[in-house]
Amino acid sequence: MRLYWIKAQAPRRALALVKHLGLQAQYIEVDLMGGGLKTPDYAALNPNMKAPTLVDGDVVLWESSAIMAYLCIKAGSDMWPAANPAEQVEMLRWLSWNDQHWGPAVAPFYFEHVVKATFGMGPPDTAGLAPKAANLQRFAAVLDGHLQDRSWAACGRLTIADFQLASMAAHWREAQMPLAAFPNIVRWLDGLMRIPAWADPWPGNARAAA
Ligand SMILES: N[C@@H](CCC(=O)N[C@@H](CS)C(=O)NCC(=O)O)C(=O)O
Repeated sequence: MRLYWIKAQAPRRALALVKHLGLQAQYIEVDLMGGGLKTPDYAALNPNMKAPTLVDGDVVLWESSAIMAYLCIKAGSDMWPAANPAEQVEMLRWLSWNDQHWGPAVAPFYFEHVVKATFGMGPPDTAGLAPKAANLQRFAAVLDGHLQDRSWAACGRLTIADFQLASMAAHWREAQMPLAAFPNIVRWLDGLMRIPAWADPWPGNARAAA
């Protein structure tokens, strides 16, 4: 199994899960700033020219949520509810909500403070973030209310929905996301950080030409 990654939030989910489930994989770090995602070889695997991409025999998979579900099925983990349709519906709700609402709300903060610093893309445009706070708080209120009497986002246990929802918000303090007023989100994010593979998902350096 090969997992192509860059040091960013979508690959972070898949990397953390491989580690958490104790699966074996070859980690291939793609040289983002050197154009590694745009090479013909990589584009043949992932025509979006984004990371992550998983290759397992004949299976070539992109989209981190799909990759995570695949990894759980391979490992026999209930972090994806392979045998329970009602739980699958619940998972789809949160995966979709993340991709349509929560992700876009937290992404500007993550990009300005984390992505730019990681890849040497210049200083954050903090003034440009100010008008984005209201949208983040709107959706944070939804997640905070949901987490009021829950430890995890879905199915009453740790699932890939938590990894999907938390991959950018995990950096909320350094990214200056206005989340301090949402105690259930803070508790949930701090709880995730006690999972070793989540706290440190990054493999040792294995840069490839792809
Ligand atoms: N929805 C995709 C998102 C993939 C994505 O946008 N990956 C980013 C890193 S988080 C990327 O490759 N960015 C580099 C680029 O767009 O050039 C997933 O969950 O896998």
